[in-house]
Amino acid sequence: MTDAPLAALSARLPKLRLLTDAADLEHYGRDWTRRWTPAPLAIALPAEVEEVQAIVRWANEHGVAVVPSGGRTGLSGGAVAANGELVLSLERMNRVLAFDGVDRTLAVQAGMTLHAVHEVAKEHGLIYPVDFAARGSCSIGGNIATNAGGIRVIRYGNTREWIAGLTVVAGNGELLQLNRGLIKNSSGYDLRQLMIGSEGTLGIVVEATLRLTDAPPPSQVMLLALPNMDALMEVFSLFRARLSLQAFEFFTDVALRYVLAHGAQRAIEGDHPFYVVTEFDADERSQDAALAAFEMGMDRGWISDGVIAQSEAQAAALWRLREGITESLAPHKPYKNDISLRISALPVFLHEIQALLASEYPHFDVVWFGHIGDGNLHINVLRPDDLSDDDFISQCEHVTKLLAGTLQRHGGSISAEHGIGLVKRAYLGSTRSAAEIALMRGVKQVFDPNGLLNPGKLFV
Ligand code: 2HG
Ligand code: ZN
Repeated sequence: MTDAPLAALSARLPKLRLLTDAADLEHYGRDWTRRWTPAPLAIALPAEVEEVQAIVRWANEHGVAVVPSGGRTGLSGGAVAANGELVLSLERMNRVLAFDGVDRTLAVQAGMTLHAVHEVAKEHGLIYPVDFAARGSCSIGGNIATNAGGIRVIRYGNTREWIAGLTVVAGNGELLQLNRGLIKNSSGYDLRQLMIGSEGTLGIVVEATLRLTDAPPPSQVMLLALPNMDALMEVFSLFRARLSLQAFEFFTDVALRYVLAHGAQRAIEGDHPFYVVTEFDADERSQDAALAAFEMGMDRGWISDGVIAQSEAQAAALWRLREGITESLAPHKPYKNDISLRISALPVFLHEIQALLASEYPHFDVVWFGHIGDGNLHINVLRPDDLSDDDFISQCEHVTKLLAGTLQRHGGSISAEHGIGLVKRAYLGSTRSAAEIALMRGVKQVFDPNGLLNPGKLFV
């Protein structure tokens, strides 16, 4: 090892696993955005909290930036290392620390995957309710860093709701125990909540105490075909008023085309511009209520067709139509927007944005889908074969600027659940005021005085 700071790190922590092979730098230096060329200094894979602290202290002594790294399934470049940073992967810190049946909490190390958390909760007869398609690869630390949302927010809220305590290594290497699992703790600033969604810019989450809850009652999954965009919010109001919803997701015919080409199975025949996958509690009363809501939707012209899953396998097949979209689009290197609005602002906003996208992207495939029941829309724009990556991205950036202006007028957010990272930092000002951003910078300065934790992310 020739690099002097790295040699100093190895000398200080002889047991620390450090990777410097080109293939490892490439693998750990990128996330799912695939936009930046990875160029980290090295990859550190600590196995203990003390090692993380020592790495952060070393980083301060040598002025080396640190990129905290989980499953790197992020879509905003939050875990990208393209400037000689040390990637600090929490991958080996993936153990369960403690389950407490009285508190109904599960303490885990930050590198556990979301899927593994689900499995452990299930073994204890409970659930950790945050869920989304990347569950098999994303880490709980990364979920916390972005305040991840997903497909059950409508029932359970975002990651923020489920974090009872955090152990965090701050920018100076100090260890912070934040909230210690308390339900009530009215003792000043809630630093735990400040860490959630801070994208690794304030501290490195090394352990988390997660709240668990009862499994929901048995549910039913329904796929609906809708004749137009206005029907989307009408059907949402109709179903929300009559059923206890666990999920309400939408996608368009363009999304369907890609997901079918990727192996999902068609469940409704014919051409329909919009689709909804919804899941709701299924007791005897709600069976009738679901049927009544469906019939009312048909009568009013808001629903054109629908199927209800008759088995778990069918429910999974319907969900695949929605959850398989990101993967089916990935080979086309989509440009992604992840925006949110108040639900009440959606009907007007959707029309404005439809007109904007149709005029700005007349020849591109634009795929809409997302958590419409939370006011969260994913827009994926696909690069045509004859356009270079750079030209494609600069056209999309131009449209994002317009989109950000429209969002600002409607009081929306440029990032609903994926985070700001590198991808959206230029647009932070459309969602947060100058005064807010100045305060955020001030907070960063307090936790990370030398600016070494995930620099360049969140702020330009
Ligand atoms: C989802 O809802 C994820 O499936 C990914 O947030 C969204 O790929 C996307 O744009
Ligand atoms: Zn999503």
